[in-house]
Amino acid sequence: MLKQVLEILTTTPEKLQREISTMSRREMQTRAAPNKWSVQEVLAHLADVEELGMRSRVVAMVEQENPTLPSFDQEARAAEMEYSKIDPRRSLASLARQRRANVQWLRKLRPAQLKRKGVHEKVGEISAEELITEWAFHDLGHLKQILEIKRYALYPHMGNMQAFYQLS
Ligand code: NI
Repeated sequence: MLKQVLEILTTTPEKLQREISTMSRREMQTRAAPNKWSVQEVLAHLADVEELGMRSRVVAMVEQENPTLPSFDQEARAAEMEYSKIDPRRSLASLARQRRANVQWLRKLRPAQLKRKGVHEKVGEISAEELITEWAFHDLGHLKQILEIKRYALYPHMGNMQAFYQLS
């Protein structure tokens, strides 16, 4: 496994904690655009997929012979689980707790276990190691999303310097 994968997985909760430490509840509930997630929704998503999208799939590959890994619609899941109503600090605490256990567990997987495979319903064959790598990739994507929300919140206060930037 790439060394940075476990390093990223280990440090994500503390990075998130640092980013939200000075944000008010209201700032965490603000969406940069109607179709984008707020910080609160991102944190609820991370806590929610930790088991459903990540650990349970690695467990299935390690314990079963070439299992099918069901996919899920993350937007439907966000509405169903009411991400927009979950206390973001509880979500982060839940993620941190699950993540500590998951990193300990991942460190114990042997090379032969990392090579085991499954078939993801949408994208086809993947190995345990590839999914674990995506787990870290997914972390950084959502960390970046939170940084983007914080960055966009500064934009209205930049006066004419806004001309240098095009918000997408
Ligand atoms: Ni995601």
